[in-house]
Amino acid sequence: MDALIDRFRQDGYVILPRVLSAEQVAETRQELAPHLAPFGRNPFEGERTQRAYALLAKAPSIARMVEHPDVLALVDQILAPTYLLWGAIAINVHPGETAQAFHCDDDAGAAPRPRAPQGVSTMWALDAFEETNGPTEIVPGSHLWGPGEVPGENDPRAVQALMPAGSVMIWAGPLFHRGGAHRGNTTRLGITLQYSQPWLRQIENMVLAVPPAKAAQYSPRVRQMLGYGLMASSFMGYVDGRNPARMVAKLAGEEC
Ligand SMILES: O=C(O)CCC(=O)C(=O)O
Repeated sequence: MDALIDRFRQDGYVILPRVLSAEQVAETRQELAPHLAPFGRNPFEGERTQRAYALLAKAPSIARMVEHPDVLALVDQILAPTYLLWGAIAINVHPGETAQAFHCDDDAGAAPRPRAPQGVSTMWALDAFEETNGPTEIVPGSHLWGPGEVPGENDPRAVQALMPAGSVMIWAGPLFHRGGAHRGNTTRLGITLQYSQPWLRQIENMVLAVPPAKAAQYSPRVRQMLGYGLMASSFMGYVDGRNPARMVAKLAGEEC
C-alpha cells in the first residue's frame, strides 16, 4: 500500500487492474442497461454519450465498487474520516464522441490551487478502455499544478488510461483529466464514483437520489457515504437533532 500511495501522491493517479470478475462486470451491466438515458444534453455530458445518475437507486451491485476495500484503503489515506460519496455516474461513450474539456473534479469545492485533494475520483472500466474507444485521458502530475496552469487541447503531456475490463483508475481531485474522443466502433461503458471531504456539498444530492428505504439495503459504510450519518467528531448532518444513521438502521430492522 505504501508504494501505491507514493505513486498516487507523485503522479496523481493509479490503476488497479482486474479488480472485478467477469461475472461481477456482467451483473452490473445488466442492472444498468435499462437506465442508460438518451444522449447527453451538452458537450460536457457528451452528445454521443449516455449517462445514468442516482446509481444506487438503480443498480445495487454498484455498492461493491463504492466500498471496495482496495479503493477505500487508498481513499482513507487521502480524505478525512466520514468522507462522502460525492458523485456516481455511469458513462457509456458511443463512436463519434469528441473529447471533453480538461477539468478537475474537485474544482467545485472552490479551494485555491495548489491544494490538498478535496476529493478522490475513480473510473471503473466495464469495457476494456482501449486506444480508440474514448478512454479517460489524464495529465500525470497536474494535481500539483498552481493557479492558472491548464493543459492545452492537444497537450502532449496527456496520456490515455488504458485498462482491461474490471479495472479501476483512482485519481486525485485536482488532477486534470477528460473523457477522450471515441474513434472506434463499439461503446465504452465506465462508472465514475467520486468521494469528497465530509464538509463539501455532494455534487449529487445523494439522500434524495437514494431515499432512506433504498439506502437501508446497503452496509452502514455505504449509507454513511451517501449522507446518512454525521461528520466525524461533529454533529454536522443531523436530522431533527439525531443521527440519520439510526433512522436508516431502523428501516433495515437493525438494533440501534
Ligand atoms: O468518461 C470519462 O472518461 C471521463 C468523464 C469525466 O471526467 C466527467 O464526466 O467528469
